Amino acid sequence: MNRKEFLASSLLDYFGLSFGSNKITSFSKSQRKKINGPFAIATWNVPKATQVAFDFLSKKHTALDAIENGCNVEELDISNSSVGLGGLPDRTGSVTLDACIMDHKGNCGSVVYLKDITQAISVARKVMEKTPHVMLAGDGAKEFAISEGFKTEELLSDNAKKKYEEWKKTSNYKPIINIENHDTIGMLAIDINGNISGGCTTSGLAYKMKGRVGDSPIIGAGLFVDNAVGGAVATGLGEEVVKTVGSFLIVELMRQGMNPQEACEEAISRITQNTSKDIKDFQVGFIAINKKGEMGAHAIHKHFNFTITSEDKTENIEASYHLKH
Ligand code: SD4
Repeated sequence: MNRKEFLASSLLDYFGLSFGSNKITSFSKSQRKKINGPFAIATWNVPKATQVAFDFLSKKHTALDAIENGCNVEELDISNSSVGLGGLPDRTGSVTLDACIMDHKGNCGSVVYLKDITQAISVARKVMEKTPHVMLAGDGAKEFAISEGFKTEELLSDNAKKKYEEWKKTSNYKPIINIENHDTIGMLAIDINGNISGGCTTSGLAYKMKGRVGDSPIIGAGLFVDNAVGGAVATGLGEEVVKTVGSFLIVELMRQGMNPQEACEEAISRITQNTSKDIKDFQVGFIAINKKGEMGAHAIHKHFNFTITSEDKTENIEASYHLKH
C-alpha cells in the first residue's frame, strides 16, 4: 500500500467504509518480531527511508549515520506533507520544522521551530556535535544551520499552499486521525556493532498555532535511546506524548523487564488513562526496539503502520492498537 492508498484507506475507514484488500501485514502480540544483525525501523510507510538507512548499516556505517541519511529521504520528499520540504504550514502559512537525534553514547541534539532549512535532522546532529547545547530554536537554529553551510529554501510547496488556502476557508482546526497531519518520521537503527541510535523529524501538526512545538524534538518524548536497553519513537498528537514523556517511559519499562511490545502497550495505556481528551479524537503510535533486536509497536487507533528494512527484506507492518471500534 503506498502512502496515497494508505491515506485513502484511512479516510474511508474514518467514514466507516471498507477499503478492500490491505497488503499491510498485521502485527499482533503473538508475533513478536526479532531481527539478528543490523536493521532500521521507522514510523509509517517509508520504505525508501529505511532502505537508505539500511544501506548505510550494511556498509558498516554507524547507526547515527543511518538515521540521519534515512530521515533525510523523507525531509527531501516534497510529497510528504508532514516532514521537511513540502510540510503543511502553521495557521499563518509558515512551515516550521522540529527534529532531534540521539546516539548510542546518550549524546543528543535538537532543533525546534526551524524555518527555511529542509534537513532538520542534520541540523540537529550538528547541534549535538558542534555546540555545547542540546536544543536550538527559531532564528538561532536557522543562523547556526547557515553558518554550518546549510542552504535556505522555501519549504512551502505549491501543493501545501493550495491545501492551506483551502483550510483557511473554514479555519477549522480538527486533526483527523492518521490523515493530513501524520507522517512524522521517527526512526531507530541498530548497527553492525549492536549500537542503537534514533531520530525524529517533522513539520508538526498541520495548521498548528504559530510557535507551537510538539513532542518530536523533545528528547524523552518523541525519541529516547539508551544503548544498554533500547530505543523508542513516537508519532501522533505530540501534546499527549509530552505529557507522559512517552519514549523515555518505554525505554524505562524495557529496562525493568518488559519487551518492546509490552512497553509500547503500557505507554499507550498510560496516555489513554491519563488524558482529559476523548481518545476517539486523537492518535498516538509508538515503535520500540531493544538490544536483542526485538521490536514492538502499538497505537491508540488502527492504521498506524511502520517499516523495517533488514538484510532479508523491507516490510510494512500494521501495528496493534488499543481502541477496538
Ligand atoms: C507533533 N508528533 O508535532 C508530531 C506530529 C506527528 O505524524 O507525529 N505526525 O505533534
